[in-house]
Amino acid sequence: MRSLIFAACVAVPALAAQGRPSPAPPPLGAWTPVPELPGMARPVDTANVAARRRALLARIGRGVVLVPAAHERELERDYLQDNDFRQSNTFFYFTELETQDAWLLLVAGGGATETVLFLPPRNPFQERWTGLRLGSDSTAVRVSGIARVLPTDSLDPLLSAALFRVRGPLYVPLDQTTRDDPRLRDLVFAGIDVRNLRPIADSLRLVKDADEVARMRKAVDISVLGHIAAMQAARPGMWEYEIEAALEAEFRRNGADRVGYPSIVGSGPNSTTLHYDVNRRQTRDGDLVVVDAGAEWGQYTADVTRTFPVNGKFTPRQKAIYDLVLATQQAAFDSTRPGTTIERLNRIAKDYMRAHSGTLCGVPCDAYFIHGLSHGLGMDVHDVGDYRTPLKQGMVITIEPGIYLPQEALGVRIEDDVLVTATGAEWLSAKAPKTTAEIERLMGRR
Ligand SMILES: [Mn+2]
Repeated sequence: MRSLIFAACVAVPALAAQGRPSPAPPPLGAWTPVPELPGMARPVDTANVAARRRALLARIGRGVVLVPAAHERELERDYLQDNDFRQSNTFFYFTELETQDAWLLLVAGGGATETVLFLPPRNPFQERWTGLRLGSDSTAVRVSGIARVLPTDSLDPLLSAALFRVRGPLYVPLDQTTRDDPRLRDLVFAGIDVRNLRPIADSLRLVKDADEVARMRKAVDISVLGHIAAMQAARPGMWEYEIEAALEAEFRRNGADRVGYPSIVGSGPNSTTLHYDVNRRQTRDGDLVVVDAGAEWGQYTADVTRTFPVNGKFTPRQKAIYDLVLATQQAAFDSTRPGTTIERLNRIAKDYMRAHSGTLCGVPCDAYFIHGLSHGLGMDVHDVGDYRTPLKQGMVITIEPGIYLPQEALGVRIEDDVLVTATGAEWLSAKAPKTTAEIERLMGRR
């Protein structure tokens, strides 16, 4: 009975999140590796992933869900410089397992709900190369919190039986990461009523639960340390990649799994190129440097941008532009609350900048604010959701106004990650120095 009530509560995560204070996030470093998991992965928050699966089944009502884990990338065949395994986000969301080539089967309707995890057989010879893998045994049951774990070769008969019993559609994630999967392709062409799981799974991902918020706080905290390290390292004459190295060394030193996206370190003219990530220019005295970089931790990424003078001191002109961008960001933040949309915040920011431009840019400065203000953040740096989705408590978005003046080789972007709260929003990345005074103070101490 208790579990029935719980399932009903989590069916609408947004409702469940309302009015209930989320538990305090675990302190930094509270996650310890699980030796039995491949890659010495971190423990699964079994209660939260089970709640996510129940929410999914409640949404589907009747049907079968099949979610594949990511494949191992092949160094020999794929010619990738970075051969790091990264789990598929959909599979991770419902399991938090960083294990290769697994499948998750969920069955709703036709009697009881069912959850089965399928794992490839272990191969001791291969494990000499890959390290330990999770196999279909009691270890997998314990770390996953899923009571039924079977080898992958029993997937086909169980899937057929489930489809026959439930007489509902089959939901699989259909996207670029799965479209070449032969097993999914066969299902699509087998005459089964196959539907895309992604829209439903993505809508569940919009509102972050306590475990997700804790992961994001950790990714953001690490990113803040990286940005501080970049400011401390910067000197005129330094190459952009040297600043990048200081930044990413600090990410890794603090346990980041990888970067959430290629780090942008754009100095002088490159500060006006939005997604410049070549990072090969030598900085010059008087340059501004735009650093847009986020660490990924536990599958979740931050997305933080700071702009600073490479010599540690803003010119009056740089400061004037900077302060307008900063005030614009604050205006957007002040309007961030449940019920509004990113589209509306974007309008508020651009109107604010236009109204406060004076003669700073010749024409109103919003003409040089050439990108959107905000996007969702989570496992993807541009996470699920669109600009018209009403914000809800528990969503995490960026707020990132900018002004880019190529004719002056002067670009400024300030980007922070914010958590939507019951009544407004909370800055997550506030610990990275942001006012010109804070930045000059930090850089003056070098
Ligand atoms: Mn961003």
